Amino acid sequence: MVIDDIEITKIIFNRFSKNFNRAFEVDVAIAGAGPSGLIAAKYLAKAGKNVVLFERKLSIGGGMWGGGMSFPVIVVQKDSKNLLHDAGINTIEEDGGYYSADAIEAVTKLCGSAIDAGAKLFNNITVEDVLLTKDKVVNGFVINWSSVDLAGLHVDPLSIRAKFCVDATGHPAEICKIVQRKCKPEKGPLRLSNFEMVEKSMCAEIGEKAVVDNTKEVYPGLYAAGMCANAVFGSQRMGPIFGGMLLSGKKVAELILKNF
Ligand code: 48H
Repeated sequence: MVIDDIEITKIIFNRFSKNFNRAFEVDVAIAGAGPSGLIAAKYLAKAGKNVVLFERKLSIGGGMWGGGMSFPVIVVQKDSKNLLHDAGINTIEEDGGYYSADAIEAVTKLCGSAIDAGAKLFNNITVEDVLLTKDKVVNGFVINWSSVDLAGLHVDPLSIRAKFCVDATGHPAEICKIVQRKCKPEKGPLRLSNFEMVEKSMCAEIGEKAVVDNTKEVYPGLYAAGMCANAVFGSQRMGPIFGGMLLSGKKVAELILKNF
């Protein structure tokens, strides 16, 4: 077999274009491929929805890779361990009703199971803004290559349309903050300007419950999931326990499916 450099280039470009062509108009668009975004993508895709997930970094997994302080182990509670098992992730039962898992196994298998369910994941793409309808409903994302963003180049972005959008960008709650800053005046009862947008110091007991309670639609068309939900509502962080993130991802998928 003759190895042809141009043939390789064509394969990569054509396959990417074909995939991306299916991402222009989707049911659900998710920003951020941490645990909450991956779980949301998986269960939405499993329910037959066309889901696209954009991740700024080359690596998928967000804050889960590092476990706690770079010890690559995560801890979850009993009520969320099934979400790990559902993705084929092994757990060890620990004292006090906790379960531990290998962080690397957790990230790679969550990612694999989202892809297997049919979600389309794009890395190295940053969501830099939202698309708004005339009635001020979020109905898509404005995206650019992360490398353009990092280099500070003045390159105009592209847009994708989605029936529902999810901010799963973690602690910075980037998309919610953009909407809070840019989408004024707000209409109707869903107003990001009512919210604190600053997470509070660590208390796992409060933070873990709050992250699930706070997972909801926060602006017409835009849902907050994972650590972003606690940042929006000014709730506590919880350290390296990930059950709440998984349950939040599942909850946002269920809310969107109910509102479809
Ligand atoms: C595209 C973006 C953008 C953007 C950011 O931080 P994450 O892991 O988020 P969650 O909420 O799924 O999980 C939170 C958890 O990892 C955590 O931090 C915990 C439990 N902390 C507790 C504590 O006390 O510290 O993932 C978010 C992902 C990352 O991969 C970012 O790179 C990505 O979103 N991202 N992607 N466009 N604008 N902003």
